Amino acid sequence: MVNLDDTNKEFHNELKNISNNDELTNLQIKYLGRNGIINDFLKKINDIPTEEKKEYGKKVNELKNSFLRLIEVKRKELSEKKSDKFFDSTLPGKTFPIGSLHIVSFAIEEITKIFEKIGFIRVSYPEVDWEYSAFEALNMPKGHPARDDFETSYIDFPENLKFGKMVLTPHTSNGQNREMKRVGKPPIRMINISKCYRPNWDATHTPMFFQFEGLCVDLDINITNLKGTLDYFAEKYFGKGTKTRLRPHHFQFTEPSFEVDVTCTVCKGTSKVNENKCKVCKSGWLELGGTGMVHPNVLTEGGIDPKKFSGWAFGFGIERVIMMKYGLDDIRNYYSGDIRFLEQF
Ligand code: FA5
Repeated sequence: MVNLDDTNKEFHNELKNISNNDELTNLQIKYLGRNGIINDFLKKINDIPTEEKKEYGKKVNELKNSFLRLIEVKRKELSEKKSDKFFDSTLPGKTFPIGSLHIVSFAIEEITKIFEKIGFIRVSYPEVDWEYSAFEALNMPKGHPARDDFETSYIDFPENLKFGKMVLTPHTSNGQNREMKRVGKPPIRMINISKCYRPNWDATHTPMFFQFEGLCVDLDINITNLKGTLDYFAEKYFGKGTKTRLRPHHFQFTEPSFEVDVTCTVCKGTSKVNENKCKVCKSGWLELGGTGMVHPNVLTEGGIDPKKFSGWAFGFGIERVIMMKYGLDDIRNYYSGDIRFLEQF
């Protein structure tokens, strides 16, 4: 008898969860089919003591009739539910938003491909690194005033006797010494793309930003090679006809050093000084970033003989090249998480 009560409970539980006709038919077969649970109970009647047989048979039949009734009620319920709903098969299907690469990730892929085509190898060095890689190895010993330009954040971490403190790298130039040591002997053709940190916040500066750093070291490398590579990049990334120019500058780790400008992507370099024709550039040129011939001290620190080998390096901001390419006016939008801005690209 206990079995019958348990079966009744189980049936009710299962019936509660039925949501369509197929499931209901399966339930009916399970309990009321030829090899179903109710028939199993009936087959067991021979094992029941004679004086209990009548009572047992009655209970099994009541259970069977109750199951039949409940199944019929459920079937009706399901068919009514179905007919409530009007299904218009001519309506267009639901579309789900399709994700795409973030504007910065997309630029990183584009830039990587441009440099890989001319034999540069993409690397990514730590964004949290020793003071040594970020400064000392770049001809900026402890206390050198040139370090101030990089407004560096220091990590609260035990100082290393040789490598100094840990910093959030303010530039990707920390990859120069690491790459020289990784490769060992030139030729080196590196494109290092990584996150950098400086405490700035305005339309052209964010506290976290990306730089891409080119480094080329080999026999007889000179400024002509540098200029040719910059022209190649400018044409490929900004479009045909884009030109570059070098302006004298100072970096502690390059000698000579330059700032690179490219012809304005909006007026195509047609604006003249004081003419005020183009709102984006004003004089036909836009500043791209820093570059120069690798300083002999930097080569030596990387284990490369500066009397035999020479090289050049550059470091540009990813957010900045995107800004120039699309004529945008505030790089903080890239990181605002506003999908209306991001889905335009
Ligand atoms: C440097 O960081 C040098 N390491 C570049 C270099 C490498 C020179 C190799 C010579 C040889 P600079 O501080 O100018 O240089 O930064 C380079 C570029 O990084 C800037 O032109 C700018 O586009 C970008 N940048 C710098 N700070 C920020 C910031 N807070 N937010 C967004 N972009 C920034």
